[in-house]
Amino acid sequence: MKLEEAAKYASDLLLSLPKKTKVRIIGHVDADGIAAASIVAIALARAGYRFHISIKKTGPDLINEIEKEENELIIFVDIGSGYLNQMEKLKCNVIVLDHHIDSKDIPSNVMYVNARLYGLDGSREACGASVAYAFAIAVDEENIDLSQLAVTGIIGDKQDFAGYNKKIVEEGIGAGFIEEREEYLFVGRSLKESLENSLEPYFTGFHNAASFLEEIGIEPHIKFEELDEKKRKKLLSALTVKLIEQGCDEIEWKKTVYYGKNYGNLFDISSKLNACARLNEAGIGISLCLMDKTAMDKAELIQEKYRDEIRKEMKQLEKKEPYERNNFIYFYVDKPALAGVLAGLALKYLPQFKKGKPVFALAYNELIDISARADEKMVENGINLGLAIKKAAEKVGGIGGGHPIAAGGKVPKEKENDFLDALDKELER
Ligand SMILES: [Mn+2]
Repeated sequence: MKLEEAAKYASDLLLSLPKKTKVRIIGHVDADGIAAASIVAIALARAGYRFHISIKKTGPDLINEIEKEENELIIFVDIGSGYLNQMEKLKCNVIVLDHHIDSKDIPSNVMYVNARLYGLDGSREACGASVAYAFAIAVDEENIDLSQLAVTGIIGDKQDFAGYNKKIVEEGIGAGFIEEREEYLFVGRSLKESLENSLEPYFTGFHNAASFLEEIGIEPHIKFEELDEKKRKKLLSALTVKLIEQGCDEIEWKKTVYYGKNYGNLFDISSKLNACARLNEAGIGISLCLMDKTAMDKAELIQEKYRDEIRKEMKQLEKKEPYERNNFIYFYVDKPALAGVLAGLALKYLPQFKKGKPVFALAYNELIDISARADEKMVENGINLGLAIKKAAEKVGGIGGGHPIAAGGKVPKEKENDFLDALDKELER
């Protein structure tokens, strides 16, 4: 069976309910989860149903919290695969639209639609929003405009435009809802500002980028677009040298950007949803997807706050030497919500983290929160962070999992050293 067919069964289940039925939607707290939940909500509303969305973290009490409610249909989206065996308790029909590692035992009240069951790579070719989009199209094929939100989710989960994802973006472009443009990375009111604020790429030592620009004869307060060809080349080659010195070998100054007819730059929307998710403002992210007029400004402020926090932490991290084991590098962060992004940026842009080993960020919460990032080369060489964290964490009474390239977990504080030892063994090849 193909994903689209499975989605059709799920939509048949929905459409068998009388109109105005209130459907419970549970989404995962990240950009993909917010986009995915919004896609489902919009499709429902258009088909005449009411909905109630909650965006949730994965945690041991997820099902217990929902169990207390009275629902006729619950749709889990971008979340749920880890809870299938508990869903019998929910005493109503359940649809799970997901792309995370699937489980085999599916209770009879659950219709389980996971991209991985239909020949798709759930880390690259279909995310939560992609599966939600398949569902929305099954409900009504006019829902192609929701490809904009699906692409936002695909970007959020850092997936490729391959497999089903490719189909979505092509459909969106074909129907005139999405436009593809090649753009330079430099955004902002001035070059100085865009270099100082940039996170991808992140430039070390650019607390004040003015002197760097002046040294190469470029006026710091003009915009990138205002540079003539010669100065543009000069700037790009100076920045390339700078990034090479930082140990970064993948340098691209232009990228393919997708624009949505209703949403604008979808990379930017994805970054806003991500910031909303990280700063506990998922509701604003949902409002943004539902095109509430005030949500864009609110999301912009949240995005700025989030990016400021990351920059502040990166400035600190620039000055630190990480801890090193045989098979990985690690460091400590104060803010658990930033652990993943900081691990990723450190791995890519900070010279002292470039040792060809995956990077782990540890944050003390009630437990120790762990986030890890690898690069594609490491994954090609056989590193699987999701598996390594899962095994090492379970050995010390914690939990963990995720993708080969990005993963996370939680372990008891008193087991920190045992966990690090176990992890070192798991990553041994
Ligand atoms: Mn996802």
